[in-house]
Amino acid sequence: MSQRRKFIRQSLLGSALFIPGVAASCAQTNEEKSHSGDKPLILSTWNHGLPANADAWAKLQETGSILDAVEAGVRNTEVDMENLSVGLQGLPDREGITTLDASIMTGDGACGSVAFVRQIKHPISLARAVMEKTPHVLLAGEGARQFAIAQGFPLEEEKLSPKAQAEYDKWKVTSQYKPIINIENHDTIGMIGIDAQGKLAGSCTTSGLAYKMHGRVGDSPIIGAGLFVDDEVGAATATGLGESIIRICGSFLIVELMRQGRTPQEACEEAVRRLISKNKDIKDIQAGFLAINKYGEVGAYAVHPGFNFAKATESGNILVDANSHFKP
Ligand code: SD4
Repeated sequence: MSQRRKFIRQSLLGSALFIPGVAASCAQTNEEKSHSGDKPLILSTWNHGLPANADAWAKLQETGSILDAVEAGVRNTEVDMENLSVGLQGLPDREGITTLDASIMTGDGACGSVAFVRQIKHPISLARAVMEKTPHVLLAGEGARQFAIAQGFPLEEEKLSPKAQAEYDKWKVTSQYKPIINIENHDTIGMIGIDAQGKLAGSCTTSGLAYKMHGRVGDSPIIGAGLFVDDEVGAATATGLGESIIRICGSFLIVELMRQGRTPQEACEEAVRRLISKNKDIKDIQAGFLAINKYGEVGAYAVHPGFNFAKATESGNILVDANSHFKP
């Protein structure tokens, strides 16, 4: 973990940042009383989830909309210049071009996503526009960019950030692509949230795997793989090697396991077991899942150690280490 990340983690854990929340106002049913979750609740993947959660929480207070919250939260990460796996500052594909994937979904089944899109600073907002302004779910590549222009999204200059350029130059020396277990290389942000009334929403945004083949799309914009949300059950999101997650429809699988009665933790663990059984060379594959159910209970699990997530509730915004199938 970099020094900067360690610092953010320690300082925020130390102060357990309190954010006065939108109070849970609904009378509890007996079924709800037998569960011990939090509402509202916002979870997001990795350390950068802390500032993203803070923005999401502020937006929830401002507009009362959990959809607005999960969009605003990951917009923070999309312009975090330190993050090399999200946004236009992310590492490029093997041709040196940064292409972005994003998805957004609400618990009533509404969803939108964009894949293999260039020059768009906030692909999550473009995904939301696909959801709200088209009859479609997924727009890709040049069509997504044309739609962005039509919607008034500014096009950014196609130029690698200095950090991404330096990394790309280093990579070009050997030009080898191999997904490796390294938490610094798996920084997609997936965010899922529930409001005080039990409405759920989620978002996921990434520049995908570094030095991928041009045209490669990961799990993040695939509804059911990188993200799935259902108000009747709960929500899940994923990070890590997209191919391994798509193979098992990871997020959908977790929501369906919860529908059948598993807790979010049990469902994440089962999804990791499934992923391990369906992917060769598992020692080189990292993937992690996050889930919440409609009671505001939380689950998180990864293939290998190193996965963590940020959890915002009325009592604070903290970083939590997830357990993993393989032990340190
Ligand atoms: C992908 N799931 O495109 C993403 C990668 C990831 O940080 O999580 N990167 O496969």
